[in-house]
Amino acid sequence: MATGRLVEVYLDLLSQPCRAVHILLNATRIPHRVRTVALRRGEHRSPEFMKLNPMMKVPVMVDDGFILTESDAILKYLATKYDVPEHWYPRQPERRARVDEYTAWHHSNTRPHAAKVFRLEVLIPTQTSSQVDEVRLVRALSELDDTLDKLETMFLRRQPFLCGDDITVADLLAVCELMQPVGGARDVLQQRPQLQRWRTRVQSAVGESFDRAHAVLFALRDRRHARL
Ligand SMILES: N[C@@H](CCC(=O)N[C@@H](CS)C(=O)NCC(=O)O)C(=O)O
Repeated sequence: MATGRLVEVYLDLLSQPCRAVHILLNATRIPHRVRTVALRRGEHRSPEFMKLNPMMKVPVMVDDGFILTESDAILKYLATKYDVPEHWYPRQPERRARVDEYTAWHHSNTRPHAAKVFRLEVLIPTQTSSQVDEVRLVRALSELDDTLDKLETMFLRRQPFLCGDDITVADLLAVCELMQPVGGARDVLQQRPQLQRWRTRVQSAVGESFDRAHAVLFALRDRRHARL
């Protein structure tokens, strides 16, 4: 167990990778302090934040002076450094490699495809006061569908979690990404019972930290429901 100062994390909970980090910290009770960086107010472009991450992205972690960016690296660092149950990021080489296999794939599949749906349905119309581009949205949903197929047939084939019998950091990255379109009142798993069961297993495994991380997104969804 590490000693010294609390782990500090710079997060905006509307950001999918930030929520994954937030859930891991809370579900495993790693002592930490959250520093909110409001993206909508451009706080990630402030000179102070740019000293931590010149790439101007959240999440960022600072652990006793050690600054780390990239959710994937942060999750694995926390699970390795702190005394958390081993299943989060297994030490056994083959099991660990399964987690690394998913997380490598995630950043060019689940993440861009789910994020694009949210961008087209929520971010762009809000920022530009324009209508949703339906043609692009249909295309984005179809790309996401291919990714959902692969999650079901490759990663969840005959196992309850993406990388085996227990939850890992890979499940956190994936579930937070697939929840993002909920902010636009769209559940992309609605027609996907296998993935819905997986999401329920993830929620049960992390307990109330799931809803805590998603409270801001749920509030956004509720505001949209009220307008529809
Ligand atoms: N690969 C990075 C992605 C981080 C990222 O894209 N963060 C977004 C929020 S989801 C951000 O900070 N965007 C601010 C911007 O690009 O201006 C990770 O997984 O940590």
